[in-house]
Amino acid sequence: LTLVRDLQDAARQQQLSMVYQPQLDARTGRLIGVEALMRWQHPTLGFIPPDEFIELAERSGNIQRLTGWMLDSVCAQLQRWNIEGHGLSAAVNLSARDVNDDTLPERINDCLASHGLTPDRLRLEITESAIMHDPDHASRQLATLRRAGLSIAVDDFGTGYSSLAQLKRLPVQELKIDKSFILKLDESADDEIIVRSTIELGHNLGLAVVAEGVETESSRALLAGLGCDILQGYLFSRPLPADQLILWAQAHS
Ligand code: G
Ligand code: G
Ligand code: G
Ligand code: MN
Ligand code: NA
Repeated sequence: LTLVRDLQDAARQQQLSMVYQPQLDARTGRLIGVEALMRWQHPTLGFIPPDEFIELAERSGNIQRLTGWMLDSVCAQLQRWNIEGHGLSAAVNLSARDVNDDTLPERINDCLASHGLTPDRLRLEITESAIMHDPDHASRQLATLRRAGLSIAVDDFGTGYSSLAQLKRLPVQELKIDKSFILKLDESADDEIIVRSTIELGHNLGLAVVAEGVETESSRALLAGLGCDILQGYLFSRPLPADQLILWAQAHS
């Protein structure tokens, strides 16, 4: 319970921060955007992983505020990068409750507008399980976000239970293959079969396919050969604070 109170104070106490991980064009190796990931440095407990505090925020009714802080923080960063001449786009993660929150599209629009950003600068990552929690509602919500000009990725794809029919109806532009299928791709024939057919599935539905958890050069080469569109992983970079991300981008351009 005190952890819930700590979380409520975390933003004000400046214990929250965002880190950014490069996403690269698989064909050219060029930086095409970043994924924004939240971090919480607790004053006595140290680093608390986002899986844990996001779930805590969802259960304790604090996710709307936390997501609001995250959106504002990422949009402020994109605006600063704009001013410095870096026209980057960022993927942000939304939780199941965010997806069910009917005020979300308006809050995202307001946040973009107040930072002078066009909607194509934000990409939304929503897990397969968050969508499948209430597929009909999620589908309407995603359609609203799509009409507002935001692009949407199905995150952790392959770990949930979406049917082909459900997937086909969703207004999404990207499939993001879960890292559990990518981490040992260069050793596992089973994973290679799964990844190969997921890339085919995505392309047959007109979607770009992203692989996260790319840690080795052999996995990178395999994914590029399979036609995967976008790559993300420790092979290229860990998630970095904003200033380091720019240094990384300058060293790799
Ligand atoms: O960053 P890793 O860096 O440990 O992230 C672990 C998990 O936490 C990922 O599944 C990621 O989607 C989730 N996560 C990270 N940042 C955020 C965030 O800002 N909002 C939500 N909802 N989830 C996040
Ligand atoms: O053409 P359209 O806007 O529907 O494509 C959406 C996204 O899906 C684009 O980013 C495009 O790169 C990707 N895409 C669709 N089909 C394919 C395909 O067959 N191969 C590759 N590499 N990308 C595809
Ligand atoms: O939202 P999502 O689950 O997609 O968040 C991405 C997660 O994957 C974050 O926790 C991020 O730190 C992690 N990640 C990114 N690249 C790699 C990688 O190459 N290997 C591993 N093990 N984790 C990664
Ligand atoms: Mn993600
Ligand atoms: Na993921």
